[in-house]
Amino acid sequence: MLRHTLEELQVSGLEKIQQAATRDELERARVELLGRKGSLAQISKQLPSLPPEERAQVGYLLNTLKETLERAYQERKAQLEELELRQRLEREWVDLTLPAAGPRPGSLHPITQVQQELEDLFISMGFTVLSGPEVETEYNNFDALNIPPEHPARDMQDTFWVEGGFLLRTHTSPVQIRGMQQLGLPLRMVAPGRVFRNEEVDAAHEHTFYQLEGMMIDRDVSVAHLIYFMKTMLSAIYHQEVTIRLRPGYFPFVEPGFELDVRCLICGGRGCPVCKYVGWSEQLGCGLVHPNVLRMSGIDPDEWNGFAFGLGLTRLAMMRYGIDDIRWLQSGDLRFLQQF
Ligand code: FA5
Repeated sequence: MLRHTLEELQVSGLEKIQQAATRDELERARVELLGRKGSLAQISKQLPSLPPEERAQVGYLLNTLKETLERAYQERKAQLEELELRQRLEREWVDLTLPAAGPRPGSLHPITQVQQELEDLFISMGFTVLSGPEVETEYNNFDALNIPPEHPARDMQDTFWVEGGFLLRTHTSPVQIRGMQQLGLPLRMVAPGRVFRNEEVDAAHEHTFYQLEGMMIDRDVSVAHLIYFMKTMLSAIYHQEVTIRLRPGYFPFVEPGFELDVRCLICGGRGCPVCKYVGWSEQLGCGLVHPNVLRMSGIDPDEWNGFAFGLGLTRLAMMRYGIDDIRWLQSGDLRFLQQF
């Protein structure tokens, strides 16, 4: 009777072990068959109650079966381990010869692109590129530009003051003063950079924006020279012949002073949201350098004169790329930046 049970157990046990598909399944089969409370253990508990000669026989069969099942268990275990290893290698396979993904290439900010193009253009026309500090002296930002304390023109640029006679420069014009001190005469210079004003921020105004200052001092410089350089500059940057107009504009450091507009490139002058339906877009302030400014920097206005201009680089980039809200430019939003 027990012999019969053992034979059946051999068939079903081997099947269970050999068909175990995972190590967990195999472990369950091992516990079920060979464990302390497993089928074999149950049977060996019955041995003492058997007559002695049958006990020896069944004991022998039981041992043989145990060895058979253990061997089958070890074999299946090795098979499953190898299978698992192969599956893992398949999963974790890495082609070391593939080229690395590498860093994602960035691109220059649209303002930087416009700035660099303008620098190259002016260098090609004999201008020197200068930079000045963002924290300036009150003297360079205002006084030396013919804007003494109490002058109402100081109110045109709401200023961030720093202690000790310093301020965050409100325009790049103080670099004119530094240029006259550094370069000698005749001079041609441009100075791009960041400027700051306590502005109410909206689609067209930032508190932090970029300008490009320009100055040329020589003998017999006229408004005609100014117009020539402005037209050359704007046509180059917009990659097309532009139409400009000068309107009287007041800046204490130039006389005469102008606001220079370009016919709107978006609508061709018919009127659109970008030009606020006037057909023209203001680009820069400019004029002939005021004799007081020359005098304050030790230059004789009877011998020398010149022109100066201050271009809104931020607005220029907006017009060139058709950006309708200035706040995009300093948003740091990659969806915006990746377009350039
Ligand atoms: C000036 O800053 C003068 N220094 C320009 C100048 C230089 C005149 C040399 C004469 C000779 P204005 O404040 O208008 O001028 O600013 C010049 C340009 O900066 C503007 O035409 C505009 O394009 C840009 N701009 C002014 N305020 C802002 C602002 N809040 N946000 C963005 N761009 C601005």
